[in-house]
Amino acid sequence: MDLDKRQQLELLFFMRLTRSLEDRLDNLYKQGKIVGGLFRSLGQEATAVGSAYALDKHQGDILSPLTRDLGALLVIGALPREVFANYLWRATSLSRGRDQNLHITDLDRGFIGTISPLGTLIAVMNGVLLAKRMQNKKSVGMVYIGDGGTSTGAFHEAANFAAVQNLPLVIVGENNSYAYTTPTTKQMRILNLADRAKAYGMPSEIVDGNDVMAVYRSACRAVDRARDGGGPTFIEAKTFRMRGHAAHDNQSYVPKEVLDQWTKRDPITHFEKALKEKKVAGTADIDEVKKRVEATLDADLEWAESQPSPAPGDALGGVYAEDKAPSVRGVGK
Ligand SMILES: Cc1ncc(C[n+]2csc(CCOP(=O)(O)OP(=O)(O)O)c2C)c(N)n1
Repeated sequence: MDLDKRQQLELLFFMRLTRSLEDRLDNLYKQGKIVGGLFRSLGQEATAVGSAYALDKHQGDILSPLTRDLGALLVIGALPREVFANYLWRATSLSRGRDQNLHITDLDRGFIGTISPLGTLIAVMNGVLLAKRMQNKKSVGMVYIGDGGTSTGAFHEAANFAAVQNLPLVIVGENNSYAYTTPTTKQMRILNLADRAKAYGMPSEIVDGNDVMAVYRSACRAVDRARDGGGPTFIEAKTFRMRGHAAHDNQSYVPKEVLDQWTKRDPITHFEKALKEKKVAGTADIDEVKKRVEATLDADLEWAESQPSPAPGDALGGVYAEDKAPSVRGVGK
């Protein structure tokens, strides 16, 4: 569970990559190059990155992100260029220009894109894990769910099923205090999402979602338990959504003092300070990470913008299973 300097800097790299990638998406949105919704995970990068980092790709582990989990997708192996291309509706994106946001899937690399009806992706992951069990694989699945999503019927059914079947599942519950404009206090009578796990007989942990190392350690415990046959775990990460639900939402309903408080707990600032205080890394190491992030994103955005839009005649392809959709794997680096 201990991480060396290289690994800790990798955690920082992925958190910074997430934030800068989203900054660039934000600019593209303002330039009118991205249409539709733009959802950010600002302030929640540690939850997504720290949890996914506990997975083992070599054992066939798999995750499914929600709206605020770009960082988890990048950790498991999605490339920034694939994220740009999907947002820009390019023909060579993983969704072939048919979908947007984090709706990108590559089972070989261990990710199933976001599934929009809240709660349902847990049932999908249950199916994946049942299949892996039948194949005698020891893979662990990780799914993400917001506080609002834990109030859906789909969530309760799937969480109960995962517990009854003792599936190797880790559910990361992101308590970021709001579901769209609704504060958590107005959609549940309990203080902690983790309390819900008791109803399914599922172990749970509550963790500071803005502390990447704490999230990582908690996820490691859950992943180990799952792989050892101990069944699912629910991790509640306490964090905060630092922007509105999406780019159109100015978050005017969130008190400024609350935002100020959480700004002081920014996960990237917090981690860089800790790296320096514990003498794991110095300013030069951190600057090198920042440079690498920007160089990666410069190259990847240039690639994505140079990609063609889908041909109109391609719209019906890939609708039925018999269509041999062209593989775009390998178009990346
Ligand atoms: C079953 C269902 N109901 C409503 C929606 C519309 N919707 C999309 S995101 C969202 C808010 C989700 O809040 P939360 O689960 O707390 O996640 P967060 O956006 O805060 O990360 C809603 C209501 C949906 N996608 N699915």
